[in-house]
Amino acid sequence: MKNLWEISTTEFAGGKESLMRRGNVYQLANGYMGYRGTLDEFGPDESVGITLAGIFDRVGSAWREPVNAPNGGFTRVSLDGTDLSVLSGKVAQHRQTLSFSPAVFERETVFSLRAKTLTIRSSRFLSADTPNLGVIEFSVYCDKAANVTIRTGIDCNIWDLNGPHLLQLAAEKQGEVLLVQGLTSENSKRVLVAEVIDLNFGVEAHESKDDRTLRVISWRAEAGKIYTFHKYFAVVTDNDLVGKPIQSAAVKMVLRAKALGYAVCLKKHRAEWAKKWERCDVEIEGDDEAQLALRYSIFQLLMVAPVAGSANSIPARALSGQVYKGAIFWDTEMFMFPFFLHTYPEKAVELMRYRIKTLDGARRKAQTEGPGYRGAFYAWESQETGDDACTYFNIGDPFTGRDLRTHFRDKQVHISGDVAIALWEYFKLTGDDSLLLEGGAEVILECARFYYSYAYFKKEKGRYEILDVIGPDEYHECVNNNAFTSMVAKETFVIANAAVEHLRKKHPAALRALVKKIGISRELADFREAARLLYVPAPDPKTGVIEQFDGYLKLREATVEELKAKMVHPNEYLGAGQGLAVPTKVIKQADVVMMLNLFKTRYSAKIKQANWKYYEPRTEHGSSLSACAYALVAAEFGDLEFAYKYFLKTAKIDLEAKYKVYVGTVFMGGSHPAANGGAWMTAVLGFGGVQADEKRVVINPRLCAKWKTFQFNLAYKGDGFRIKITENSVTITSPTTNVRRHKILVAGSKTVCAPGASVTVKYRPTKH
Ligand code: IFM
Repeated sequence: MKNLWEISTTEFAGGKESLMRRGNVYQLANGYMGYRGTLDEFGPDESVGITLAGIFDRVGSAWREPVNAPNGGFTRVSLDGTDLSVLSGKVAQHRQTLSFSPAVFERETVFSLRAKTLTIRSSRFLSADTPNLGVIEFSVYCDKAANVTIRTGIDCNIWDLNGPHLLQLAAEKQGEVLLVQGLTSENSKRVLVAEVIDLNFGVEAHESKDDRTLRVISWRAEAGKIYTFHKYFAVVTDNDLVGKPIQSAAVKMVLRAKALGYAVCLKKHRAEWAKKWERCDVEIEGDDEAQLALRYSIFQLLMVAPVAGSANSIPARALSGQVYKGAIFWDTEMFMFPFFLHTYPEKAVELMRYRIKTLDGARRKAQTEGPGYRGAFYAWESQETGDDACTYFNIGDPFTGRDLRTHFRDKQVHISGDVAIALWEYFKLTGDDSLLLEGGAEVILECARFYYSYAYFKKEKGRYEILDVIGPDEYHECVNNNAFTSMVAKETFVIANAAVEHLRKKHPAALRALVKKIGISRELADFREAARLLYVPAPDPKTGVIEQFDGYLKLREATVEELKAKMVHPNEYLGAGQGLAVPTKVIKQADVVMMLNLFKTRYSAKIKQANWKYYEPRTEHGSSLSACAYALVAAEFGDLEFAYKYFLKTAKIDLEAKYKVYVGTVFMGGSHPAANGGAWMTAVLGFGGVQADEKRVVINPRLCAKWKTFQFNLAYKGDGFRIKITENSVTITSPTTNVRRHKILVAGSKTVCAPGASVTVKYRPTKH
């Protein structure tokens, strides 16, 4: 039977492209850092990367990006004087596995050389218990006696896209601990790696060569004997709250891990992962392919969820490298956040704290992006300060090598509303208003203030309009009345008003303090008016189609295939002024359909279907965010076959590695956490039909034919449920630890679920 808790391969890929993809698929992360799925002996040419969350650097005028740490996991073995690597061609067998529970990467490679074999087995994890820590078990075994040398330590040859970021890299040995430290070039932040091993064979010497600080262990290996040592490395930076000086903290951390030993470190790591899975796993009986892909997606999200107290968020390419500047996009709020909100609200809080932390950056952006903008205009590509890392010329033209003007930074204004919506969803579904008091309400009001300054009041029509924007479809820039953007802006006003009302009732002193702090009182009436009078394109009364923006329907008809056939360069960008899609109706990704999903209770199934049918054939799905939006809406109006196809496409995006690696000249390879979130949403919110608001949870199952049972957990208002759906029943189990009775509407039947109770409701399955 297939193990649905791991992925593995026996291929040992060579070539830049496959090493890159393999590194993404097999990566490990623990919220603090990511470690690409590369092998022990690899270096920068094979894209080894230990990418750190929340610490960024800029070299000269190149893109600012996250910092990669020196590789404390490096180990290379030689057999009778020959260095071994899977890329050296002496490989008899290879297998590598990524286990989801707990998050452990293992490899076993048998090298065959001059009638001898040497087997390397290694197993590594990034501790879920101590986020700065990585732990590796490394074993060597020879079938015949041989001279073996292991070089293990810290490799300071760092793979950077726009580096080098660490200056004055210096190595030293403190007792048994190897240490490397460097300073980021922009802000002189220290990044430090400490490493220690336990060893009970061979003789250890020290070598500093080729930018590596290494232990050299040489010995005569006996035939058939397994030689094992353990390696503990810690990465610490000036950003960390680890106690000062950070050097001692790092040394202590690795020595403590060594004293505990590999088995204990693994046990603690395993225990943390067991808790994560207990809360977040989704079980699908009857469809192994979907089960594995969905679990892999959930695993990716859990691995990159920010460390408690860090107020970090999740970049668009997670911690799989420096791609996309390690920046946080709307991907987080719109695609990843729902998973955390419904299963692991503590992590949802962290994501929102990041937006609170970066509010000043959003304020700065509003002021500088002008004219006359006020409030919070969140960065399209946000790093640690909230200032925008997105450039005005953000895509390289493969023909000329010049950068193309794009308006992602200055016109993709829906970002602020995406943040406000997520904050409000958190409050609605958890009932916890502490985040609002911690700064969330301030964020919401500042976002509303931004939209008010951005909106244009059209006197002759008696309405506000949001003009000159880019919606999610980035191929059509600077358009007026983009339905998605206008709806999000309108909702921001609604939320701002509701937040004020909530504070007025429950926390009047906090409201007074906030009004005073940001000097907003007069504008509150404007927000109420804007919530009423902001124009959002409505469905056409005859066709039901919502025009994506003013004039969209008059654009030239074209098919995606037709445009692709016209492409002269494989990486040619279809938007940005001259792009092939610009004069046509071809869109990059779900836009109107994204809106129909986000505001699903406000549109009928008929409208959803009409728009889906209109826009889907015109959508390139050039972004990994697109397929899940179409899948979710298709599930709602009952096209389960299509929904399933796009669900799988989303859930398997990294596993199958079918995505664009270049857009224009910009390298985009990396993992796709938004698609991972989209896969979870399609499964639970789409097929499970879960829809929760502040009043109740609704479950309208629309199970795929293959799925015999479908089980998942839901967090709601501080409590949690286990939901089991079969083709004709829904069972809700409320643990005894729940505090309240909850109203749940299952396929139209009102159900009340009390703590400790289990309720089963029958329903009639959707025909498909
Ligand atoms: O945020 C997305 C955007 O919608 C499309 N291009 C890629 C970005 C990062 O994933």
